[in-house]
Amino acid sequence: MKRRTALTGTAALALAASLPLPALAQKKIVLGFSQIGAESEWRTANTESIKQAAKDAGIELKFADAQQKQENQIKAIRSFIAQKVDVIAFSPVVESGFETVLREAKAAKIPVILTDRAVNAKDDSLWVTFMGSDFLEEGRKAGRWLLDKEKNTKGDVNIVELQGTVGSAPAIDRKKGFEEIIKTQPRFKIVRSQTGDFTRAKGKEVMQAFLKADPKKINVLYAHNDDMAIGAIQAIEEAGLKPGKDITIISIDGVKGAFEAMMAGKLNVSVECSPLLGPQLMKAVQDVVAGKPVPKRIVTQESVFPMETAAAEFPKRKY
Ligand code: GZL
Repeated sequence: MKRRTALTGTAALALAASLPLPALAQKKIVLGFSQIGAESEWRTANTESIKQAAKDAGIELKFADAQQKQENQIKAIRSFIAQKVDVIAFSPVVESGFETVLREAKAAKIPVILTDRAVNAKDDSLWVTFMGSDFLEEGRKAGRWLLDKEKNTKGDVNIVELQGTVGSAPAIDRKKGFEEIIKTQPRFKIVRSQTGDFTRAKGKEVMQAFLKADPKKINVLYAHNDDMAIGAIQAIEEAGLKPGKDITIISIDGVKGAFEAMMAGKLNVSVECSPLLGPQLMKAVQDVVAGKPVPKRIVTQESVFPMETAAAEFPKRKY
């Protein structure tokens, strides 16, 4: 036994000596990533993309799931600092409240990458780059689709809105972008608006309350993500109404569940918001570690998928 170990030891040394220096000297990059949680199909796909891309890039990933709690994200970032990781990346569950911990990362000379969602800190030296969608534009796309759909109709269009997580960048900006477009035609009115926290369960619960409480006919549901729309579709059907027909439904993300609902005629349109940020993130991590310049803002390119295109698009979808 001893002899074999010695041989292995000698063989290992000989092999190591024969490797080119960079292979020996190149330490594995360690990335600490704080993920929001697993609240939606989008988030699950985003996590899968990050884990797979880290594996493909040979980057050691320390992954922490915050279960949608900001304090857990702050704890995870502090732990990454203590572990002296090479880079920290995270998707901030809400826009505010991260400045202190970002300053701690800066003091520890650990670069930070924002993915998916932004923070509203004034000092943008606290992060190297922010990569993710333009949520304002996603809201505008939803509004433009609705105005186009109703261009030949007259009379009031009563809209109920399922907002994303309170205080999160997507919820704030998807609301803002949608309102910017519909305010050009006063007959389009948001008659009720409440958070469904980006989940199916909460989306169903709030839609049930909208349907019970609102004497005014609901013409349109605008949901900030597909998961809340899918929950609301269940509530609409249980109320004896036809989703996609009696109530026009507009949502955002473009996850598989949305394509299935559109092919069943229950969802009218989904504005794409790609979760497949993994490869872009790992490239940015490698560039940051190598001291290469990285753009301050990397915007994901996205489309709009009306139900008429769902069947043709579905086989091509990657999430
Ligand atoms: C958007 C992302 C949002 C998705 C939701 O980039 O932050 O969070 O739209 C997810 O589905 O929960």
